[in-house]
Amino acid sequence: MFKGIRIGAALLAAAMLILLAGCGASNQGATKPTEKKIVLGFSQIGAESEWRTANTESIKAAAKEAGIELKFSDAQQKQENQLKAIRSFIQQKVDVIAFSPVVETGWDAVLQEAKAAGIPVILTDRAIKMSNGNPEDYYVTFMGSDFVEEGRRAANWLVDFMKQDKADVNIVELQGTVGSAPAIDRKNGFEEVMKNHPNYKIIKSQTGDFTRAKGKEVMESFLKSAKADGQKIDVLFAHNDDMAIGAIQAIEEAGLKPGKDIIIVSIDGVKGAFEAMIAGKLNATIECSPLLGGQLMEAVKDLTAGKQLAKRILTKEGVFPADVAAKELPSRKY
Ligand code: GZL
Repeated sequence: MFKGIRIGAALLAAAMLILLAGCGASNQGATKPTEKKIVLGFSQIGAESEWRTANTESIKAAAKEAGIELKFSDAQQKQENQLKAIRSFIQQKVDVIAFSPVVETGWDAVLQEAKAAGIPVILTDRAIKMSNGNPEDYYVTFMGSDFVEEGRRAANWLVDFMKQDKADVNIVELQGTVGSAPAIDRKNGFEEVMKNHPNYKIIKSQTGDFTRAKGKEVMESFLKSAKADGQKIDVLFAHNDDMAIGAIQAIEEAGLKPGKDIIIVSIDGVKGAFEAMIAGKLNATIECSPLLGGQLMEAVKDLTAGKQLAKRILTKEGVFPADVAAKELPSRKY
């Protein structure tokens, strides 16, 4: 009997050892529980310009590279679609919400809902204004360009290029989307410089909504009304390259030489602008980089790791006159 107990105890001990080893093995063999992927909800304005499509490509590629699950929504340039998308991200309890606001205002309620849900918000590309409260209390960081500076750079380049400090210089302006930060700020920056050059006059100004089609349509109307008024158009200032490229078609169809009869300066620095400068049809583009994807994903990772983010992350940009276009084009990334 005693011997039997000994054998039983030995068998029990052996079983225990196997079980423990098994557990150990299962711990060793089992993969670590997969880390939960960060989920980012991104509301994009649309696909209105070369700039925007490059911005989207940058964000999608960077999310893939960073291993971040991207829920992406294209609002087709409608604020109501952005509001719907952001509310859907809140319902899905994403980890972070980011968006490029199509216009500056109308975000108070949805940002308050995101804050109440405890979901941090990152602004990319464009800033916002709030009717109640300080916007900085509702987003963690705003990353994007200084549009006022872009407007100043366009005006300073033009004054330097024209070398006209006496004769009138008649300017027509194609504005971006009405109510959008880039349209408001680029206009303000351009006019701030032109205050010191009273012979430079903006004789016509209208939105082309950042698209080629609308830019062409509005430029056609500028040319017709200037002819009717007996006015000469000396310069086109376009808030983005796409509208400038559309306007170039209208200028050619009117029998004029873009880049010569009408000097053209625009903003973004997309490949289409470099090609137009090489063709002698555009005189300068002011860079506004859409390549925000890497910065955004870095900010999302830092945020979810509990790091503090700077309230403002500024993108660095340059000015590209036509005479450097052929050299620069091969290295352009958007
Ligand atoms: C600027 C961006 C603007 C571009 C346009 O950061 O918001 O919107 O200048 C784009 O090309 O449509």
